Amino acid sequence: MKVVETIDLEQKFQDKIDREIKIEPNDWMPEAYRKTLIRQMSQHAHSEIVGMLPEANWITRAPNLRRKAVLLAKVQDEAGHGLYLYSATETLGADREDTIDDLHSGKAKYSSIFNYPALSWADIGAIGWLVDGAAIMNQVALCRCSYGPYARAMVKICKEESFHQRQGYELLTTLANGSPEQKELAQDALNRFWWPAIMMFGPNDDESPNSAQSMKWKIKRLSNDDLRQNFIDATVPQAELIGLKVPDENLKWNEETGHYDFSPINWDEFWQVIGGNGPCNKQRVDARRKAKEDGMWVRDAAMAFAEKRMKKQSA
Ligand code: BYC
Repeated sequence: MKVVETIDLEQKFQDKIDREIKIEPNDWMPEAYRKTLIRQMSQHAHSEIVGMLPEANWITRAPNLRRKAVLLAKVQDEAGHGLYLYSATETLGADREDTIDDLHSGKAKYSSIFNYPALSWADIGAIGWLVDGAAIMNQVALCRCSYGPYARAMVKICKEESFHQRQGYELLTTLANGSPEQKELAQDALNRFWWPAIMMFGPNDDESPNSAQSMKWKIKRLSNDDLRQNFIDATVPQAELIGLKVPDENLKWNEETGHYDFSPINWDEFWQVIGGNGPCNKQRVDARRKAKEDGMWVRDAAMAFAEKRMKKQSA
């Protein structure tokens, strides 16, 4: 294609975005826009699927039938979110198997938070309250993403995530109002999950290589730091309400800014975790690889059946 033509197409594309018209799969789009979306959406899908692992580990140990049924439903919802997101990524021409292979080879990332272990039942509450809470804060903004299939997938996902967040908070509220040992479990879960949840929003804006372009394309509507601040402002009062202490000595309401001030984030830990050196990285990727290998016979059988059917139809 001629350079002049491409510039013209790019201008029309940006103009559509500026006028809040959604970009749909068959519309012209710059290659870099397509690549950015494939990167972000496939990583988002991987996060949903890997995110099932720490919670699934507690299904058999849930303390009663109600908690077990709720947790089972939540973990199933996460699988559904992964599937919508893989399908939405395919609308950009990505091959699903390739994106999954990228997860298994370590080429593609998934959310840093899932490289931390769920050590106690209270962690299931902390995951729902903090992890799903942080996820919603980010995903509500993604409902207005410029790419239609991603934005629409987010609407349903956000509805389910909001139920997840509330079940987590309700679980921790019950523990925080229980025996001293139960309250201690709840506080310990908050202590371990607070900072990793804060890191979920990604690096500070001035250290985020993808943000400026993604904001211009309206893939991202709010910056990493703005979303993080909104999350802290919304979550601190929730902790206070149930008598838990956020593990940050410098956390303080600032009358002037109308926001909480908080301690510097340990970015070294964040980069280590997303670089593959978190407490559970190896375990998580191994579990996903094993799931693929163990399920191979089902895929093979489905493919053989489909081929046989096609042959029969064309005969
Ligand atoms: N973890 O330039 P930046 C859930 C990477 S799961 C790992 O700011 P961007 C749930 C980033 O990818 C919710 N990596 O990037 C499921 C980039 O590396 P690459 C998951 C991170 O894309 C089960 C580099 O750091 N949500 O709901 O503009 C149970 C520089 O960052 C992280 C999503 O995936 C991280 N935390 O912004 C419970 C939302 N942060 O790719 C709950 C969709 C940054 O260049 N994703 N990196 O190699 C997004 O909104 C954006 O991709 C991010 C990062 C805000 C995460």
